[in-house]
Amino acid sequence: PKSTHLTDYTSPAWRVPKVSLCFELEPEETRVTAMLCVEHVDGHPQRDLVLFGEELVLESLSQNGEPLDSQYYELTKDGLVIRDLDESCELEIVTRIHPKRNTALSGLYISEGHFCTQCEAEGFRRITYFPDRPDVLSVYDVRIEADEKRYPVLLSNGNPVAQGELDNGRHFAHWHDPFPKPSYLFALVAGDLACHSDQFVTASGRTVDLRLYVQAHNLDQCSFAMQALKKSMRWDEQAFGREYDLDIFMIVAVDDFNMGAMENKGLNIFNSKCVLASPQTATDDDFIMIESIIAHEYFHNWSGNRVTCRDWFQLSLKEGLTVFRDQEFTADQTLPGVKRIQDVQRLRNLQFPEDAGPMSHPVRPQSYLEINNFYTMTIYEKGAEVVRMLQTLLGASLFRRGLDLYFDRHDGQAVTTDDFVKALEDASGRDLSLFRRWYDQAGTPVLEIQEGFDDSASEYHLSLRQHCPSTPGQDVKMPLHIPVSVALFAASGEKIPCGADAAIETTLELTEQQQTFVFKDVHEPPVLSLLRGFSAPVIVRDQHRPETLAFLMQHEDDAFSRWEAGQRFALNILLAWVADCQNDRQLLLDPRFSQAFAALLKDAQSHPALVAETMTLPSESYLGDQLSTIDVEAVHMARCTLMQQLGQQCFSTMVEIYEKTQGIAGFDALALGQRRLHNLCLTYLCASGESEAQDRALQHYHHAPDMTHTMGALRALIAQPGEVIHQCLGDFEQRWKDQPLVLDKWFSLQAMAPWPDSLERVQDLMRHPGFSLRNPNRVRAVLGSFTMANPLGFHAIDGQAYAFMAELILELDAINPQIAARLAGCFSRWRRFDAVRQNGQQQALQRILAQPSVSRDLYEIASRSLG
Ligand code: BAL
Ligand code: ZN
Repeated sequence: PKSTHLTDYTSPAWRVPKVSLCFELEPEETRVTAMLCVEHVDGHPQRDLVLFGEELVLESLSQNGEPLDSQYYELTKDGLVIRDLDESCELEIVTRIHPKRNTALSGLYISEGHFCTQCEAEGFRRITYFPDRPDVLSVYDVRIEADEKRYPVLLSNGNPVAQGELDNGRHFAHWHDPFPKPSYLFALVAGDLACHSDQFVTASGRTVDLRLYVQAHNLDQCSFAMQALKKSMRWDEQAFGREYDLDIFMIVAVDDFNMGAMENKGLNIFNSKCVLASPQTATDDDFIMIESIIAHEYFHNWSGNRVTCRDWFQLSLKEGLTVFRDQEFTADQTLPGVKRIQDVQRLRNLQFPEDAGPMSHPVRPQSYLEINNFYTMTIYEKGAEVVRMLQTLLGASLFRRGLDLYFDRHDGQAVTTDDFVKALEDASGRDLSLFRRWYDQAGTPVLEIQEGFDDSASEYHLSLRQHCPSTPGQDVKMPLHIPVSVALFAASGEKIPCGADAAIETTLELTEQQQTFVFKDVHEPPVLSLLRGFSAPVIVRDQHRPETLAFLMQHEDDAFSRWEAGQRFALNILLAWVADCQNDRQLLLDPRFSQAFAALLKDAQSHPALVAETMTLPSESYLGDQLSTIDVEAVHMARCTLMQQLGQQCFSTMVEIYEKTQGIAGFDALALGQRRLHNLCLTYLCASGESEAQDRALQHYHHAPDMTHTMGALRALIAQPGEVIHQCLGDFEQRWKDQPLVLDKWFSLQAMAPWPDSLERVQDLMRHPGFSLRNPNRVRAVLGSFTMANPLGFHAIDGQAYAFMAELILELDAINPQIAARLAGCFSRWRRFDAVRQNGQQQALQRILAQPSVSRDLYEIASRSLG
């Protein structure tokens, strides 16, 4: 397969200002009549019109109403090339497609009997021949014809124009979207769907109809998403001055969906998992996730749709910015410190390893084989961190001015990340040329620090040194422009002024490989608080002495940094214990840590959500990442033992907290935090091994008022196989067998369970009548959970899980290459393991690559992983 390179970008030779589409919908075979107004771009050297097409049957082709002779066009393996067209003409293309056979879920397909589409990144070419690239923007008119009984609801982008009856029990709807858009934002839905409606009045007084379409039996799970939508619409007006622009905004929930959701103009299509929720079926974390995804897709209306990407290398232009915006939104709805901690955890647990492995790529990649493989943590999460650093460097008000300029200047255009940075530069007057390296340089920078105190001069010296390990294709790294927020503490716990105008926090700008910053009027050796709020996506190498960490756990007032001190402390213990496990030494807990932990539990001043975050130990995967060779067994043993010892030592305090946080209702930050703490205490109590705790968890399960409590009990119990957990799982299955989203939790929990027979259990789950390789949610619930969240099972030393997964990924590849490629990421870190496991994973990758029919998606992941 051939790579696409950023350096090969050329602007489009033809514009398509207007597109009319007519769909004659039938599941087996749908006819699509596309009328394209095409105009050659004056002076562009390329004269041929290149249209992409995949899995299409061409029925007819005509120019200005005249059939085009076959000598003027050529069907190629990528589509259709048309020669000698008039400079400006109307092109009619009639194609036939087969939605029911479309198991890749890209283009037009069927989910639970409804038609739906997914066009990003390159799905539109599976609907009709088209210049399917984001820099070709068109105004769309869409007519949909279908059987009225089976498909009473017919939707597309924009505003509704007309609808009516046709012969033979069919009907039609006509939609018009006045905003020029790239083809990846096209959407169509047809089905027998129920509607939850509401209205929103924009800041300028326009009334917008809001509609959420779902299967009728899910109508009772819509109100939360609708509220989230209304909150998002208001927030974007208030926080960013962005108002909605059409008369109607629609969301449709579908069960079979490759992604979480899609921001199609005016017609967002959502994975039902990311929209449906009631307290009975969804946990607090589900609710928070749903609110943030509704917000994310809605925010794309400006950051993505009104201003879109010139090419797919600019994907982070819309995704990084929109993730940043949804993070800010969630922070405003909940507790900002908690949100920041969770975002950092996500980045460290998922993006840092990506950036340290064979799939490492810059926020603006240089090349790809298959763009679907680049919807990554780097594009999304690191991209958001890059935007956040820009905000930190410019300050909130100049940053906002820069964004306003960006939206004004580029409304209706397809632009680049350079255009984005330029707008911020122009609005702020700052030179961001060095900062731009963040877009092109892959890898996670490492900061090393050196401190010095000059008593006689009352000066504190802080030297920062940055370096970045080489990444595939990038051996040499340049220094980056890194904002490093710091504060200095006196031994009393008071902060020492350290910035301009005696500010107690300052942001240092590291722009060279090494720099020394001097703080004057410091009269005692201070305790340094570095990278407050996680001001840059970097790794800090520091000595992290226990006294300092304990001090910061007690005195630090930046939520992230306080949490970080606790995590560091725990990490140091866990890493030492991994070595102890490997050398058959006893695992002895540093009393300074248990004291700090106990103090945290008793700290009535701290918000329960922050206490819960701090009590949560670093994940096994993060712990593994800190080792030169990942030792899954030792890591698991160390972490479980620390939970056990903390559970034992703090048993009575945890019982007290558990009881105090019983029966908490509501959805405010305090209630969310208290429920989280309640469930977490139960997990620690169970980890202690006391039998009383199991009884408590069983009671907790049987009296759970909602899914948050139900899952709290199951998660607490899952660590230990046995009668109690089996009883609960059996009950859960019976209760929820008809609710696929809830049953996914049941599948996922078991696939993650660190029990000795994990692979057999996964194989059993796959024999369950509810399992299907065609439903991405179920595949993720079972196989995603097993490979990503069950290290003991997946990396079992016999290598059987590796061989099993290789075959399964190939089977899935024939059905849905995007999902197969995602799953194959489980082998990408093989170099980090011992020789036996390396060998097993290499063999799995070789097996995948040996399959002659392997998809481009899967080939790219497997070949890059193998290196
Ligand atoms: N654009 C794909 C889904 C999302 O990131 O919103
Ligand atoms: Zn997005």
